Amino acid sequence: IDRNKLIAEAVATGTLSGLPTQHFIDGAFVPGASGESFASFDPGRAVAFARFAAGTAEDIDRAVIAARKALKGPWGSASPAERGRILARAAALVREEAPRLAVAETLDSGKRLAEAEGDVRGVARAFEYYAGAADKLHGDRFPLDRNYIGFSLEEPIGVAAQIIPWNYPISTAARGIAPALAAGCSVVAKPAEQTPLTALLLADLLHRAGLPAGVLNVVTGTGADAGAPLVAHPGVDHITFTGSVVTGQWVMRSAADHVTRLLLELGGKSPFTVLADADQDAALNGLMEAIFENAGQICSSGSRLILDRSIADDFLDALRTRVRGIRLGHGLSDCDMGPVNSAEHLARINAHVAAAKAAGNHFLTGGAIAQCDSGGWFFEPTVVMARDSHDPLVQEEIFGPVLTVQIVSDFDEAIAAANATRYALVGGIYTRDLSKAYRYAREVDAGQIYINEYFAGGIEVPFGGNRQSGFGREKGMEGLRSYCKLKSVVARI
Ligand code: TXE
Repeated sequence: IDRNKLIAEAVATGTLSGLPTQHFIDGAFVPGASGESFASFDPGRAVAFARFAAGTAEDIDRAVIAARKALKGPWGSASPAERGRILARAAALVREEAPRLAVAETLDSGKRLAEAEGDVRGVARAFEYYAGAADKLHGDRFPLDRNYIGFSLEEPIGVAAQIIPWNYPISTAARGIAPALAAGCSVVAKPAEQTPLTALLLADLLHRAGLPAGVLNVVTGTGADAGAPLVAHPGVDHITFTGSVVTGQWVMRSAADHVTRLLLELGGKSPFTVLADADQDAALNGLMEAIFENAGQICSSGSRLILDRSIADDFLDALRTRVRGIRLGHGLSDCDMGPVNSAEHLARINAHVAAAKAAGNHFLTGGAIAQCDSGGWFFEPTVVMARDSHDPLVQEEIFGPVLTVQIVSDFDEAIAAANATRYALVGGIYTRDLSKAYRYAREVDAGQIYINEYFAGGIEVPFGGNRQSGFGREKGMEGLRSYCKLKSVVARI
């Protein structure tokens, strides 16, 4: 696949040829029951590039029935090793088709092509990792007295629903789909209405890798029309939801009706702590990525800089210079930061920032909607001082390129500041003092701690949140167990 040709096509025509636009149900692309469709936009140009089937409860029902049926077919009797082989073939196909997947992801989500290419490499890694893990869930043996033998069976949960957000469409899809399939589940995925494309491409690819019909189904559409009937469906055994706290709470209430198992990946307001003894260049490089990658639309972004007072002036000067150098542009152009995903989201970010301006926060740089030659939905990379720990800029997720700065006088104050929100997703720290780094790891409430490199780790490392950032873990072997139900077997001899 010729990467440059694809980029040229997307730039010249504003789209790609041969894109899927229908639901993927029971092994084939099929039209939606309603016949309605919705547009997906290229955020870099604010222009619609394709239309997709608008899913309804009827489509969801069809997909769940196909997924239930698939559990009884060849998929139900496939050995773990066979499931692994299919995932390994999928990984190889993802690598072969990476340029097309990445250009499609950039068109749909707006993110820079280099980032989309990184995401697609991550997708291949997810399939490789779970391909190898599929036949390595051993379960346990229980140490009972001599008259008994007891052991556990790790069985697939059944039909796993995946509600996927728009910020990492293909990565989030893969990190849910790969372990679910490795565990022997079948899947119904509902991508975000802003970014339906790459989940469809992934379904087609898995089918070509040998996945039997019905094992993976994708229904496109809105949260209200397709997402809600999916999470409320009695034929669904497990829900993985990644999105906002408010929608997550709604999904949790709906899941209660059928006592459906649930994994929630919600928001964050994660601290990026820099102590006085840190390698400041490394911290600055890490911070630029932590808050401006994907234009800040990352649940785990380092959106609060907690900075030691003794180095604050120099560090903030250097930060301001770097941030002012960021070149905005269409994701397919040579740029440092792309657009945000939608007009609606741009307005949301702007409302947070406007409120801070009205409240008198001091802005070091940025703070407004930006204009860019390509058109599209851009926001200036922004650095703003917090007023105090109750400041909405400290407490509320903005999900955009907006960094809040909190100055602290000592390490205890840094830990207290890190813990002082309702979220608990990530804690990042830069320091040369190992004791302090480990104390931070112990005392900061978070699903993951990054020491001296924000976003360190990969598919091998479990990921998830505490408190209002959600519960349950994806990635790693923990992610595989999320799709298993444990059965204890005890025999009297
Ligand atoms: O999220 P929603 P939105 C945060 C971020 C952002 C805010 C709003 O702060 O500004 O959420 O984004 C589906 N039943 N994150 O409104 O509504 C929806 O179709 C079932 C954090 O886009 O949570 C989409 O597929 N599903 C985040 C998915 O839920 C429903 C990623 C997410 O949409 C539904 C995205 C319903 N009733 C936003 N309503 C993260 N944790 O990474 C909506 N959906």
